[in-house]
Amino acid sequence: MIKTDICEALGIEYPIFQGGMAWLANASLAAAVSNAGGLGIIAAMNSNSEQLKVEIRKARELTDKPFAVNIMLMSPFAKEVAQTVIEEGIKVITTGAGSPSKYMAAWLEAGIKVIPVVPSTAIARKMERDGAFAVVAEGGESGGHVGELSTMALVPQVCDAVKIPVIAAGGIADGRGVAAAFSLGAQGVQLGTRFITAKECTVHQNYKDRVLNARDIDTVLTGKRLGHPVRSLKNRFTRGYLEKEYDSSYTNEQLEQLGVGKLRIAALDGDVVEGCVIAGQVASMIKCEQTCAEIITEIFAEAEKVLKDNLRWVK
Ligand code: TUI
Repeated sequence: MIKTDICEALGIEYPIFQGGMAWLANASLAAAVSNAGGLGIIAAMNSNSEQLKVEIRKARELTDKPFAVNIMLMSPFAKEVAQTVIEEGIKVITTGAGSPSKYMAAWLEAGIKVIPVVPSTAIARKMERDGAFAVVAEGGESGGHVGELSTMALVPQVCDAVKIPVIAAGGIADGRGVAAAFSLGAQGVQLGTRFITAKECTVHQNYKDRVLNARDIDTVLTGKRLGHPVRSLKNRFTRGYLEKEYDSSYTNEQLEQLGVGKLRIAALDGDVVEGCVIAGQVASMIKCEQTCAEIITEIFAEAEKVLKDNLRWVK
């Protein structure tokens, strides 16, 4: 059995979080992960307060286990959903795509454990000073909006930089990745891509099929010119975007517009040609649809075996 200190503190059986993926991490997925003993996370993404409340209440119908809400700080509704989570009695929040500093005092006052996703040691240290319970150190292998560093380089540096627990994310899809994360000093892991093909993930089947059929070199970064690179699976959308990104006659505003609504059409309508099919570099490691319970028990059984087998090298 693998247990770390965060398990007891968060009331979870396995030290695994499900990433707060926009349009994918809804009540169905989050509740299934929590019921399987991990920390399910509802993505507030660009939802407004009312939409988020509906999702939180659905999750409460589906599970009596703890779950979290991820607040995407670039959302135009970030301020109002920051208040909604307090009113709804959410106990754990993760944040992404920015610094949550201005909301921290109110969340801590409400007794919420805040776990920001960080791409660097400086931001990790700031979050610790602001009262974060833990940080998720997310490497650039992840899908979606990514930082500069890879997981292998980022996680040990964040572990050295802060005293609070570190959860590793980016490039982890199985028990080998979990064992590696522990070896780097992490106390837990966050996986996104592996949960896309979960049976309880309600994303369009075309999206799941793109993940199931992905090759190792099938992801690409778009939006570097805008300062917020996003990793997704290569398709007509990414090819068109990249052509324009390297064409100086397109303004940054025009580029921003190109991305609007593209994740929604991929996830909800199944348009995996013109839509943005966000997934991490581990997509090609995922070969079948499984329930969240199967995913989590398989990963931790493998992690335990890998960690024990590694002792054979210790003479
Ligand atoms: O946030 C993510 N992944 C995401 S957000 C997203 S929606 C989006 N779409 C287009 C452009 C931008 C966002 C899709 N995928 N992961 C967590 C994450 N957080 N990655 C990087 C960061 C981050 C970046 C800067 C966290 C803090 C930060 O702080 C900067 C500051 O303001 O101090």
